[in-house]
Amino acid sequence: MITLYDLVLDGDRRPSPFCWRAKLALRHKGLDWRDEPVGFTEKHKIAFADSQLVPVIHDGTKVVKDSWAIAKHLEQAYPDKPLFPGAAGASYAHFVVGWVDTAVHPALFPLLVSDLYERVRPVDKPYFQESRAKRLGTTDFAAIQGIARETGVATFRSALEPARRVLREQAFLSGEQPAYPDYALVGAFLWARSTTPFELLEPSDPVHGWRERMLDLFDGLGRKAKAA
Ligand SMILES: N[C@@H](CCC(=O)N[C@@H](CS)C(=O)NCC(=O)O)C(=O)O
Repeated sequence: MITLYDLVLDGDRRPSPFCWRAKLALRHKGLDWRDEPVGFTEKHKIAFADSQLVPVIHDGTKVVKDSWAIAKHLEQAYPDKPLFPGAAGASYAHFVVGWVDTAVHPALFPLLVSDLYERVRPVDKPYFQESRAKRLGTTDFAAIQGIARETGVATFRSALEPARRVLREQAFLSGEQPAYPDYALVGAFLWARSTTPFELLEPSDPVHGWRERMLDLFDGLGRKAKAA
């Protein structure tokens, strides 16, 4: 049985976009796993993997850290139901991962940082405050989020334009069926969903309809997860 180490917030909320990629990839492959929640200050749980970050999976004798390495491991170890369908599938997935990590996540983080902080487990709050203040240059997360919601929503929506162009023409980033590029992007929305009630998308946005389809996948795995 595979074990997945997944970041946990107060009330068993699961925010990590990278862990969501791993969970959706596992379900895509039809694989089951044992869930091991990891709080921000429970790094001892993943010390065996020599990692400070989740996701980490333990699959038989193999320990794999980093969501992209996990996707590649699953594709190689369980070749049925490809995560990267088609000749250039792995390259396309890698490109989407890079785009989400460098353009979508940075545009999203300030929009939810204060709501996220509110949902961090009390025991983890000092760690979160200090580590994220280093990134943001302030501990005033409410101010950052307030400014972002006034000026940053358009920036976030415009970062999604490459996906919107594809989703105007097809149901999923990967075509008629979802695959890893879809999981890479929806992780961002599952992160948001678990941390804030703030609505990021207009109902008329093709990305909105795609997000609904993604939430329904695998018996509503994303939709059933605890929301903000
Ligand atoms: N490149 C890594 C990034 C993993 C990552 O940043 N994980 C975050 C959760 S979203 C984490 O473990 N944070 C713990 C911390 O900040 O201490 C991947 O794709 O798996």
